[in-house]
Amino acid sequence: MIRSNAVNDLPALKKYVEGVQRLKDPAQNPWPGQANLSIYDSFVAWHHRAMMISTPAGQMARNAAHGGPSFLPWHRYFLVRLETLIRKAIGDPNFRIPYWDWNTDAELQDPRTSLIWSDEYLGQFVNGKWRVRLTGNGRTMELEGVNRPLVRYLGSGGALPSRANVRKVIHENPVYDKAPYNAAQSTGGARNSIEGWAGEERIHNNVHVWVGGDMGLSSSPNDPVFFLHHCNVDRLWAAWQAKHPAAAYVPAGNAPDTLKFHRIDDPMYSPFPEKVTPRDVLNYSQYYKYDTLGDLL
Ligand SMILES: [Cu+2]
Repeated sequence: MIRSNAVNDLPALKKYVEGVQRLKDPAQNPWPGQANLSIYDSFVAWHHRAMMISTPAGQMARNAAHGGPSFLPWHRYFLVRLETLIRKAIGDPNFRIPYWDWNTDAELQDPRTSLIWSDEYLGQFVNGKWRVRLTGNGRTMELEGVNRPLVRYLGSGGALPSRANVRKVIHENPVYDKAPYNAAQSTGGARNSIEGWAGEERIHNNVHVWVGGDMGLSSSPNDPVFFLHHCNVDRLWAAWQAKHPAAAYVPAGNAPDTLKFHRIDDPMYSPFPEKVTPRDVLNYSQYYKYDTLGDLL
């Protein structure tokens, strides 16, 4: 089943919008044991909590899902879980999350005019009907209960990465990640460059900044564009895997404990009893394929 470019597959984008709205409704899809919260809200909490687990403790540069090697596999797993729930919610076993190709929007004179932001699609989420119920607070590391509209400041900071730069990052990084496996600018490696700590265009991070508002918080999955953005980030990883088929995921299982949650056979941080490791998701074609990787190779 195919993950397609959202603006070239508007029926898939419409299904995505319908799916997240259903998952967000506590009456249709309650978060068990959490009054007035929904399954969708549980993804916000999952992401926030992952960000608050420093690995190792006592520093902020690497957490259970960011600033380290499992950034890509953790978000791959996160999307697959949501995708599975959307399929059930809308009764379509073939549904796959579409991706937001921000490389194409970067070429528009004003990327805010992209169809993706029209009221029919992602624009509608800032009209006030979609309520933000949990937000991350970086200072207290706690989730805060709130009840407010979603906030975006499209284009007021950051920039959408160019396709030329993304291709360069994919071509010029034959190694998945490099010691000390963190968010240092000087280290490089494919994961660090795609995540956006190294390199000139700060790829993934810069898109969060460009959207702004809720996308800038540890509770960033509150904005449904989070999943479309991360679908494209995952597509970049898929393109990198296609370009460097012999390159291994690192670090290996015998790396030190300070790399917990990031070694190839470590269960990734999740609220579920099932144990899913980076190794388990390297072969993504068990879940989906992309309509194309050709623009990135
Ligand atoms: Cu994240």
